[in-house]
Amino acid sequence: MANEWSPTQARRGTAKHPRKDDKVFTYGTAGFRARADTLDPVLYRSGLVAVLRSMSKKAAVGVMITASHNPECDNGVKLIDPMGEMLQVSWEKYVSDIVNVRDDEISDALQKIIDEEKIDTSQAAYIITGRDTRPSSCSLSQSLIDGVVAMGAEYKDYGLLTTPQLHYMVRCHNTGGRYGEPLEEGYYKKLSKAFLQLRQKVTPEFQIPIGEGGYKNEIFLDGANGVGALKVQQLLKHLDDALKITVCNDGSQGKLNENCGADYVKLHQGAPKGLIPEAGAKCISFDGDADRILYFYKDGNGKFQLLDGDKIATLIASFIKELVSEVGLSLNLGVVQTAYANGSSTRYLEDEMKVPVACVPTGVKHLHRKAEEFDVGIYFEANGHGTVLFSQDAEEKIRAASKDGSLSSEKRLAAESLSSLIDLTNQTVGDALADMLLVETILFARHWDVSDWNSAYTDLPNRQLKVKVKDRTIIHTTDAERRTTSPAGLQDAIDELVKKYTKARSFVRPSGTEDIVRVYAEADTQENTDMLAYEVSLKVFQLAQGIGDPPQPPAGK
Ligand code: NG1
Ligand code: ZN
Repeated sequence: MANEWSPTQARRGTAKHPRKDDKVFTYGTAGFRARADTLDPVLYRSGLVAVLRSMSKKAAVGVMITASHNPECDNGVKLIDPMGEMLQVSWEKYVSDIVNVRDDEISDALQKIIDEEKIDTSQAAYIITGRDTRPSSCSLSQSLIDGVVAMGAEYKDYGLLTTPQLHYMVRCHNTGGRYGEPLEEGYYKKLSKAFLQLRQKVTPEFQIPIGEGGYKNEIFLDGANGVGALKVQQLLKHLDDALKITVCNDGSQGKLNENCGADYVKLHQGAPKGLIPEAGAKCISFDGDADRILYFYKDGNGKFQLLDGDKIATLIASFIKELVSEVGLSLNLGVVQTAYANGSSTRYLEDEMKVPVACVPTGVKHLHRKAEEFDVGIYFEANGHGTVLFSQDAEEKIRAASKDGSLSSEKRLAAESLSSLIDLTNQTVGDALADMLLVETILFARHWDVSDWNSAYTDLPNRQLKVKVKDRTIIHTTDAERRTTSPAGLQDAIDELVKKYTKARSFVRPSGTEDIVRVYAEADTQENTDMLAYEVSLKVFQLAQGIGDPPQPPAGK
């Protein structure tokens, strides 16, 4: 039994972790993110709130220390709810409140949450924590633990983990092992077992049309110099040589995310430093905490080709759709995207594949929640973060069909494949390792090379830019962030600019993880896209009080 929390002890802890200035922290798209040297009090206080959350849910709660794709000098923290999902939105305000009050107000602020949520503080609490490879993560982890201990709670520190691994651990802890063993080895065992089983069931002889290119099991990985580079090597030990992975940017030299990693590859639309692909070689890129994955290759003309989250979502959706119809199950399957999804992918899904597509605001929590509305919900952000969710009903039907002796052997095999596929997907959050195994299985089943996969549809040229403004919170958006409602005149200006181009689309929104406004544009040619992105950036700079140098036109313009 844990000790009951003591306001004096929580307050006393602030002496060791004082707030240094009046900087206001906001719990954004992925928790708190800021320069690591400002975060000590934020971690301490996140520990305090995590304990209250655990008491209120009467279950273990996770806390991950990472700033994902941000530069190495940044860090961050996010709370994970008992089933491994993102923190319930109504609690984001509590964490922000606790993090932003003065040191001497801490006890009262905690008591306020206890009263509002009617929390029984004699309830035992348990916190599960992990961290990425940033140099600052170790000491921030200690700040967090100090907060947890000050509240009289118990904890388990897993040390280095990918973000999705920690989400997995939290779910395992709270489901009595039904989801998997709450151990790093347990995670590898679960994924590798499902992967090897599924692979056996979908050997090309049985499955779907055979493509021209031929599957290759060789992969070149850009590990972003992060935790994914370490963990993939652990995973490989369990895969019976089914995949050959050469790890580049493994953290032995370069800095985390510096000129590498999935965010860099997506934004620059080019290969990362440290991985120069040979023509046709299959390459992948993880982000700093391995919850994103992108595929890329250099084609025969030397052109860089990116297979982003949208391409991964369409590949997975088509595969699952085929298996579901093979079994003869009636399941409502849909794909969830954000405004950043390439227009071609949305058209392909809706018009060619006849799969319903939902668009939600940026941030995993929005995608995840929407995907739960489908029997099989596939969600992916264009940047490579995504997974597949199966409703309980869908899972039960699939498991039952896989054991139904009255079904033909083809149908049963398809159901068994779906059953293994459920075990292969991380049902808590996007997971670069699990997604890689699933994509590789599908390419293997179809006997596809990356170029076969890429030929499904052609992305519209697109560009993302960042604009620095005095206060990014003055930008308000609506319609799943596809339109702005303030500052006045900005949306009209964007509409006018978009009209000048063919197949054009553009929107702006404040980032939830960086102190910038993001601009997105797509159009018929790269030249037009770059011009549109520049023109919209300039409008943002002018109408939203840009700071520093104004955006510059694309080179040569
Ligand atoms: P912000 O900074 O709010 O755009 C970015 C990504 C999100 C999500 C979070 C969390 C883009 C355009 N945005 O959010 O999709 O992944 O980081 O890491 O890629
Ligand atoms: Zn990430």
